[in-house]
Amino acid sequence: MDLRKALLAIRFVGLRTALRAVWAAWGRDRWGRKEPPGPAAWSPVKPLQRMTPLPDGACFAGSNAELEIRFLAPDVVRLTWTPGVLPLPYAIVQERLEEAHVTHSEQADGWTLASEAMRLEIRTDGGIRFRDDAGRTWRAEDPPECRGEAWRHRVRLRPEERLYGLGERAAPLNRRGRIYRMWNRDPGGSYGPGADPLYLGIPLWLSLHADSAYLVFYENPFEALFDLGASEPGAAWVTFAGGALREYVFYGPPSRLLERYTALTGRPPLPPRWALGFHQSRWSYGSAEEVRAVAQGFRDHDLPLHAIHLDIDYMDGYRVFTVDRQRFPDLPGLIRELDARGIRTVVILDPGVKADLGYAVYREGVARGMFCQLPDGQLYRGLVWPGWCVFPDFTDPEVRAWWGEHYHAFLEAGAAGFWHDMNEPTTFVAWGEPTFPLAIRHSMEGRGGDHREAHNLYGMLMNWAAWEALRQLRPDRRPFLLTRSGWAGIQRYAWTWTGDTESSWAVLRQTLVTVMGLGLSGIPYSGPDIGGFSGAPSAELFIRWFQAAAFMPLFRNHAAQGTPRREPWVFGEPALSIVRAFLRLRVRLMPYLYTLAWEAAQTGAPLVRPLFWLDEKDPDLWEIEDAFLLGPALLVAPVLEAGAQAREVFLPTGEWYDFWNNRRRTGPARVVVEAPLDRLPLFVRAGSLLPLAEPEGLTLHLYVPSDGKGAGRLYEDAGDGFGPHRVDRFEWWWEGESLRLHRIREGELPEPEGGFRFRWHGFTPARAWADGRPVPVDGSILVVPPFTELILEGRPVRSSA
Ligand code: MIG
Repeated sequence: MDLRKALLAIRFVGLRTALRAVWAAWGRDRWGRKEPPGPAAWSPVKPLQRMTPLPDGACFAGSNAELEIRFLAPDVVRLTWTPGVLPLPYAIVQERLEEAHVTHSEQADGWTLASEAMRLEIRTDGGIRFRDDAGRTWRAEDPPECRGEAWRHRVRLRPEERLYGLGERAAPLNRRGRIYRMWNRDPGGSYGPGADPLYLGIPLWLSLHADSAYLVFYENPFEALFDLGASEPGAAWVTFAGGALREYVFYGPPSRLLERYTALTGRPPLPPRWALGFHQSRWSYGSAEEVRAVAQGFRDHDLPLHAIHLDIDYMDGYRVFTVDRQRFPDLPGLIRELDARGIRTVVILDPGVKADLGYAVYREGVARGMFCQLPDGQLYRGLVWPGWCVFPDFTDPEVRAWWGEHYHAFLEAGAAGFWHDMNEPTTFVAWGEPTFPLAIRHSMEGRGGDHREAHNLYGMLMNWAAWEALRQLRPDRRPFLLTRSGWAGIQRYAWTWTGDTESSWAVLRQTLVTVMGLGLSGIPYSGPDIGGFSGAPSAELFIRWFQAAAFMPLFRNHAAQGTPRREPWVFGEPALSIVRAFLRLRVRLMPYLYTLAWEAAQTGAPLVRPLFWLDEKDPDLWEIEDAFLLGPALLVAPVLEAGAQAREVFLPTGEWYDFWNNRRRTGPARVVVEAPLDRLPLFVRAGSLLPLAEPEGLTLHLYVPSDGKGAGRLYEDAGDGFGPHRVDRFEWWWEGESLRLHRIREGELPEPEGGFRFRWHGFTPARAWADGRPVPVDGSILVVPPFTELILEGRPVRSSA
């Protein structure tokens, strides 16, 4: 640990805790990293000798290893090399996705298994080729190698191949050329581009190359290294410290890959609508007065606010599930007051339980054996905010249930959601890994295991516990959980944020990539601490960050203890007005965001997408990091440089409307766009529908391209709970001189009372008929009672650019 970091740590935790951290590190090392006994060198598996066909795959036996291959769908295959501990199915919600017809054949040097979508050639030496119909190889694995409990294998990479994913990373969008560690870790109070690992790794990558795309998910929670062409440009080396070498390989375009991956590991459920609004947070608003003042500040400055987060100082001495009665004498009352203003309350919870005999959670947990133990049966104690803590073993179903019961009191108090921090798990140590000793025992659902296996799962399982509790304790409302750590499948339970970043332009730029990378890893809901966590952003940096975050799923202002205040009014003008304008824009975007959230729940498609989502065959889009798509309609190009008044934007193939002035441009093109401080370059893809909440009511903005064709959807429901919903699917196209628009309605939510309000872009309707009845036209606006077919006569507005 360098001096700067040490000083930062002392600033955050205080000297006493810093000294204890020395003791903690020493204690951890006593139970620490012991190299597993066994050979020092890697050896390849011995040749596979025979195949046993299975209806959906085959087993292959060699003298020191076995390989099982099963097709879960024609385009999804699971390969498992053993020996090694099989993973508990924490990541998996559904194994059989779709029937596959598998054919088997044998050749001199191996076997071939084929489904409708892919062909696997398994060589006797253990090498595997994945091929398409035309016989082209899209993935090639060399025979895996073992060393003690560890596995590794080499995957060939094509020269043009790009790799994405791996969960939360502060690395380029294309992950190729670096080494990544899979080991959830708090980088320590302030990180910037290049830091690795971070809090939430997902052992998967999505590959794009000239012929196609695939996704591989390694279902193995042990520590791993992903060397993606760093040591050897033409190959990836993947190494797991233990467990079976198991992978799921998915084949198809990116949207299909995410759909399949989230069918396997679970879809992100629809959040309550307020969660897509604006969240204000700070470490910490330390009293009810302070919280009230913040809420009042938002009101006084006419700033919309949907949620306030309570960081650790609301607790009594950092004891989880307690409230400091001095500073928060009436938490339920406070929450009610905030609710009355439309502001939800989210409270932070840490997994560490203060070791304190005067504290019921500790006493009860000890009595019931809820906490992690050392191999000698002693309770493990680690250092966190409360001082010495014990830690629930979330790999034990009884512990999850017990932990979940404690959410009850906060739900009673009216808390709308929970924010799970420090669950990598993180403990304070003066040096080395800031987590549990590897020898810590875990239940692993009763089968037993140690922290090497449980570490990466810990955060996810904390969220599982909370999710189950919230579903049971408050079945009529949707859970909202925000977590710092997680693993494959975490999208079923929680959102995440980018954690303790620096406050710099470099991090703002990085944020886009981190959020896109999470989305490609199955986690559609994330966002940054606006302005960065650890520092003091200038007004300009804050504004630019705020503008970018306004288009990210999690839109939250948060900052570290000791930093200058960062509520929007602190920066004076013009920041305040600009922030207000973007808050209002966010509110306008809510129907669109909510529709995207519904789509994510159906298909796993992330809300924020890299530009290649439009066309993965276009290599020009493969490495664009300074812009992103928000759903199918918007291209967002935040300003990422100090002093900029304009920026260059790459517009992909097609027609694009400038959101601000409706000027039309045609891509592919590199265009320079004006971007004064109050403006973020924003484009709408022609052919899309943008549902916006306007003062006059929900308005469906239709952006008509030259060829007239377009489509889009609107999702609506009560905003929370599990009541009826309605999906309206719209499609439109030219037919002779008229534009025809069809609507297909699904769901039981009643039709909107005032009908549908349309606003046309690129087209001026002159006359209109809904299901044969004439409808009044008002410029580009049309208000139509519920209909199935709309016919419009008018003229296309030719491009103004
Ligand atoms: O050790 O709860 O990432 O958002 O404000 C720091 C205090 C603990 C880390 C989180 C940050 C939060 C802070 N926490």
